Amino acid sequence: MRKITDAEIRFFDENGYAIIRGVLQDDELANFQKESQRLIDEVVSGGPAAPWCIKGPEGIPFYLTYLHVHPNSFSLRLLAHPFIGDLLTRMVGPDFIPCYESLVFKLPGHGSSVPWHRDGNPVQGSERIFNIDIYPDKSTVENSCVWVVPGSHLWEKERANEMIARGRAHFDLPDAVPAEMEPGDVLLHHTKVMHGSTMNHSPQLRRVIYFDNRSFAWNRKYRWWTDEFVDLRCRLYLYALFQRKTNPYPLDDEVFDYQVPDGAPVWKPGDPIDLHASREGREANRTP
Ligand SMILES: O=C(O)CCC(=O)C(=O)O
Ligand SMILES: [Fe+2]
Repeated sequence: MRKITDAEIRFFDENGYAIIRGVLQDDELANFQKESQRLIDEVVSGGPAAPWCIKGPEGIPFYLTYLHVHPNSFSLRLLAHPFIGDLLTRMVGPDFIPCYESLVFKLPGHGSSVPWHRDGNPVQGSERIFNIDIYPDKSTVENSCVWVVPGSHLWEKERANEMIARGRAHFDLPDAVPAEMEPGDVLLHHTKVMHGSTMNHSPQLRRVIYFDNRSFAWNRKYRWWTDEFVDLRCRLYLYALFQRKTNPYPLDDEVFDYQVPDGAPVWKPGDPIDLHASREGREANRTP
């Protein structure tokens, strides 16, 4: 199966984003398209997933959070894709830990905008904190693809905030580039790279899965969350790997073997699993 190349990692380090073409194989892609459409229909029709879906500035649902909680047959297996395990081992470290998962969608005809931003609570340090963005659809300027400002992940906070304010007044920013994607491609975006997208007025749906990942070492440094949270997340990842291993796609030809970091918990088949593994109430720096 496809692996990220060293040249693609270098491009990411310089630009704060990278487009990796042709990661998903057709069998997985077809299931991903079918299942994510079903979840979107569930949201739009006011079903069980609807209260978990955040609305954008126009009041339109676009961000379905805690994806694994909503019964489906694609999200855990996608997280366990060997492309992801390999790239996180190389780009984050062997003690990486998946922490967020969401489905972002732009409905046809009236898809939410996402104003220019950096992702939440950017750190001062230079760690490679990024999202893995996996595309089941073609994403173009026409159906409101994500735009990025290359290199802005290296900017000081003041400069980024100034540009964000400017981009929120008028979307077109100098030097911004569209990240146009094909089904099965993966976009990596640094949490500090400026990014955003316009409303979708086209008749085409546009979807993305976002996986945000950290590491045990980074959490010891920044104390984002309690140990309980990262332990739950470690179990969830082991559970996801088990799901893919025992229910592979026909074209799968390898499995990712995660080496559980020293001191982290192990999940074994039959053990209970918390598919929510909520961050809420588990923020370590939170003032009471
Ligand atoms: O998919 C998009 O248009 C951007 C979503 C995004 O950046 C976010 O939800 O933080
Ligand atoms: Fe974002």
